Amino acid sequence: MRRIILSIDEPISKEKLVEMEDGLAAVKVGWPLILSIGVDGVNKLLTGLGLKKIFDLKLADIDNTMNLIVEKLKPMADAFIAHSFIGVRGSLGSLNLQGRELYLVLSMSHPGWNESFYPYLREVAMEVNPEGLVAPATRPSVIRKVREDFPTKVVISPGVGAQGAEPGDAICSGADYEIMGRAIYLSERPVEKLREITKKMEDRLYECKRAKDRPR
Ligand code: BMP
Repeated sequence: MRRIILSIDEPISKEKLVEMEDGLAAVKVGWPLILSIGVDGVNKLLTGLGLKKIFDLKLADIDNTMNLIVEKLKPMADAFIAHSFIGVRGSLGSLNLQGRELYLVLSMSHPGWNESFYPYLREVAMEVNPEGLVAPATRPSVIRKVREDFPTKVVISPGVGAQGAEPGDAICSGADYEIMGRAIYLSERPVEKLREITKKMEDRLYECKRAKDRPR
C-alpha cells in the first residue's frame, strides 16, 4: 500500500530515499530543501527516483511570476502546489504548468488557519479544476467536507505525525494520501520508521473500513 507522500524539508541521503522508494507514493519538496541544498542538489537527489515529485512552493502570485518559477523547475517536477486564495483571473486561470499537475490548498493544518475562507477557496478550486487538493489531517471534518464537495479529486493531507494526526486518520476521513515529513526524516532510522508508520496506517484503515462496513 503506497499512501504516504514523504515531505523532504531537510536534507536526506539519496541512499535512504532509494531504500524508502517502494513504500512511498510520492515525494514533496519545497523551499526548505531548495534553500539547503540548492536546485542542483534537489535535482541530483530526485533524478532516477521512480516516484511522483510534487513541488510545494505554495505558489501565490500573479500568473507571470508563477509561470517563471514553473519554467525553472518543470524539468524536475510532476506537480506543483499553489494557494487557491490568489483567485482565478490574472493568476491561477493563466498559470501555465506545461503538463504538470496542480494541487490547490483548500485548508491548512495549523491551529491558526481560518476555516471561514473555505466557501471562497472551494469556488476558486471548482473554477480552476486542478488534479488535486490539499486538506489537513488535523481536521478530519474538513477532509470529509472536501471529499463531499470534490468526490473525484485527489486529496493529499499534511499534519500527520509531528502535527498530531495519527497515520490513517486522514484517509479514513476521505483523503487519498497522507503527507509526512518530520515523523520520518527526523527519525534515526527513517527506513524502519516508514515501515512502522505504514503498518500503523494499514491497521487504522482496516479498522475504519470495518467500521464503515458494519451494518447499522
Ligand atoms: P511535517 O510532517 O514535518 O509536519 O511536514 C508537513 C509538510 O506539509 C511541510 O512541508 C508543510 O509545509 C506542509 N504543509 C503543512 O504542514 N500543512 C498544510 O496545511 C499545508 C502544507 O503543505
